[in-house]
Amino acid sequence: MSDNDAAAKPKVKLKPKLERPKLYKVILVNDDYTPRDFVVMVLKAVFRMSAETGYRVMMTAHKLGTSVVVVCARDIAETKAKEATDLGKEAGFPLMFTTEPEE
Ligand code: TYC
Repeated sequence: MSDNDAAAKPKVKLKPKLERPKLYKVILVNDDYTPRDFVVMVLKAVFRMSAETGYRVMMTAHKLGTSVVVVCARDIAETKAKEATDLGKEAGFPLMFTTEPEE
């Protein structure tokens, strides 16, 4: 290979674009049985919410059916949703947290 060949090489660097990992929503689902105070306690314990924010998120689910709790990486969303749902189950309540990808 001569020096000229090297000089003729295109200077374009092919930098593969890294896809940004999708974010996931943790969603609180309303039910008719779990006490309001218990829902707020779970939101404070698992999602580190203040009493005020927990109450607001709980009341949103209570009135509208669902409420977005947090948006984060998929593994964190799934772990927290299970942890929170399990707290309800252990106490005999049908409290439910689900996850779904953000648009
Ligand atoms: N609806 C429940 C009640 O009236 C309270 C509640 C709120 C339960 C939000 C679940 O995600 C929930 N006791």
